[in-house]
Amino acid sequence: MPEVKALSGIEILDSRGRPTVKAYCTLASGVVAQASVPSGASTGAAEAVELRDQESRYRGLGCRKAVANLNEIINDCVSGCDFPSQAGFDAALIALDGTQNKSRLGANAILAASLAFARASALEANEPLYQHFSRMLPGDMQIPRPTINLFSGGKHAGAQVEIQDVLIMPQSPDDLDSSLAMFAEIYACAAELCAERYDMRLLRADEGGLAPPASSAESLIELALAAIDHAGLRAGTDVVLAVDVASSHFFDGESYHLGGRRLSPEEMIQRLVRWVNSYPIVSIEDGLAEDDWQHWPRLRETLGHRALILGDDLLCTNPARIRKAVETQAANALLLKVNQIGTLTEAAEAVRLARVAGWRIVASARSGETEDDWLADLAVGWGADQIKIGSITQSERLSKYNRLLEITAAVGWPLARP
Ligand code: 2PG
Ligand code: MG
Repeated sequence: MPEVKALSGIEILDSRGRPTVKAYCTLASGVVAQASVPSGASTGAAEAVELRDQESRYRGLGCRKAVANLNEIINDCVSGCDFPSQAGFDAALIALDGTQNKSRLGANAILAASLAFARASALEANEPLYQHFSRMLPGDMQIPRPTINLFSGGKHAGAQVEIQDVLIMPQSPDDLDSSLAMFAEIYACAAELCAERYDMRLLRADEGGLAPPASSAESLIELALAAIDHAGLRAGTDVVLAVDVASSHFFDGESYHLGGRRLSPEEMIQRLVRWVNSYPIVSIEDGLAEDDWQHWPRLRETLGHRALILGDDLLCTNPARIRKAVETQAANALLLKVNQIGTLTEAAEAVRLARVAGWRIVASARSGETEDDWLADLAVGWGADQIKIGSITQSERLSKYNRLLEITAAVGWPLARP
């Protein structure tokens, strides 16, 4: 039964050079664990609130107030207390904050504490973190299949193309190692094509993907298919595509502004149908905007039998929004980002609801990441079907891929089914 001796925090920088929060949890047994939290750029409006200092330092993005909350208010509340479970620890933080969206203490402070406590508890129980996570949400564990960022647009790449990600999901391999090697070849071919066609130097977007100045979403997708072909692979068989349309960011409340045209929601759905008909796309994330609840059920009805209708901004890993989406049949897959909701316990409830509805689960990193690798353990422990980490470049992404390789080496499991 872990007794917390102290919780503390410091401000560190994420992969975009912006402040974020790192927490340390010391247990009475002497065990010390740490955890860092990520941060998004294309955030959903319903996400829990990251507390930022709003001062001139770091253009307002400083996290000193969140860190002070960890060192003072949160530490005062939890130190000296026994917490038999993660649920009890998280409930104490939620009550202490007292707001719907964690705006008093900050979801960044609260999640850092939640994660550091989980890691300390796993260490104390002398078990791997993925196993500890699995105890929190019992079910089959698995190594998630990676969907790997090849091209970026939208808010991750200066909006040179409206859609945010074109991702590759290796389909024929049944192990992680072959999947990564397959992707590495496609990435190298894509970089060569970018140099040839756009005279582009090897510059990378937030998540390590390439960001060619393609003239449209379609030409970006077609460039991905060309790279697959140049790598000697078959699109649709060896690898398939996923897209994060992130359409909340080009929706004005009435129309979707895509490729120089204004599309009604119905036309937007027809555009997505055309993509699925023309390209081997098996997953569409945020194909419609976060508050376009009215049209999501139509999207799922139209394409849900052929592709994942994956909710990111729509759901914000928020159990209440997931319940609504299940009831209205708005989606068939959950993008899991624990910092959208702010505690492990609430995120576990989000996954439980999605699973009961028969949805697929895609664990996801954020565009602003740290070198912390807990996401890999979380995805395995909670049995995620897929994981979206970014490209296989940059240490904040590779720490998670490398942790997945390490877990795979320890357990010897194949990848989750495509
Ligand atoms: C997304 C994520 C990760 P961000 O939209 O799915 O790619 O981006 O962290 O900026 O919200
Ligand atoms: Mg998204």
